[in-house]
Amino acid sequence: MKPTPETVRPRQAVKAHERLDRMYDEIVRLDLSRNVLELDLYGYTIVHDAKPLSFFEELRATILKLGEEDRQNNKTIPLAGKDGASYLVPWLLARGRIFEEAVMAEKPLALITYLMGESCQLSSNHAHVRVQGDPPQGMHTDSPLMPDPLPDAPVASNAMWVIDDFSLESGATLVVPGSHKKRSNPPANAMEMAIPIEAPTGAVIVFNGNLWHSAGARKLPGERVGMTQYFRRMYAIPQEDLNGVISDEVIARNSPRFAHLVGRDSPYPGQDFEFFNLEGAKYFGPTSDSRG
Ligand SMILES: O=C(O)CCC(=O)C(=O)O
Ligand SMILES: [Fe+2]
Repeated sequence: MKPTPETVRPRQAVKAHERLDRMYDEIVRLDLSRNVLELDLYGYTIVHDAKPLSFFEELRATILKLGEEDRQNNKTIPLAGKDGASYLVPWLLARGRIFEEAVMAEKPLALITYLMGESCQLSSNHAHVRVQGDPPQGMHTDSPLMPDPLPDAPVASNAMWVIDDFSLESGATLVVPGSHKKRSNPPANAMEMAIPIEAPTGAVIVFNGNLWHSAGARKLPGERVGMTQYFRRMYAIPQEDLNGVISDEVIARNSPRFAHLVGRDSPYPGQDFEFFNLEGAKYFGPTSDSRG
């Protein structure tokens, strides 16, 4: 509605409206309206052209090299207990330029922004390498430490990069479609309701953090490499202090959105006995707006 001379819209309302317009323009520009519908109905969607296949091949080689480096340093993080051979490769955003490029990939980031707002930040960037013989992960949401009912506006959401084909046999992520609307942690029998997300190498799955999901058991030789970019609201503490380890040089070679994603301009925690970082005050309005 066009404001009349008598009505002056409050600044916060105008800003919120502008955020919606920016989100809308990005979704339309990137041809993602179908993905948005899938996110609303099913709680997840698959993007097939976020980056060329060669980019995924380079991601795979880099991740496996870093995993090997962790092994040499006795720092491997097992994903299935001490007897399992599946493992996590953590802190990726701080371990190679390719991960910086991946996190800024336009299509997944626009969909995450749709779910989480422009103010969202990264919690962690992990590779999940799963091998034959390990049990599936337990069903969960990605809203850690949250009791029911989960908030309608998700606390966290994920972009899962499909670096090796995802199928039931290969150990795809398992999901219960539509479960994001339950706004609860999964019941004990959630696994019985789950289906694998079938997706070829080169896909990126974006999913609402309230969706019930888990990593499936791999039944084939070789590895299943998947990479999560795990996003959080500004009020949730990150899994990795990426801001603490990412250098100013890395910040300088990326866009302002990157700096925000890693938490460079967060209002809290206050530093050096200051109340809070004033730079981050611009996010107080956006973070309280469930529309993003
Ligand atoms: O590896 C997967 O397929 C899913 C991993 C996951 O959901 C998690 O670690 O929170
Ligand atoms: Fe998860």
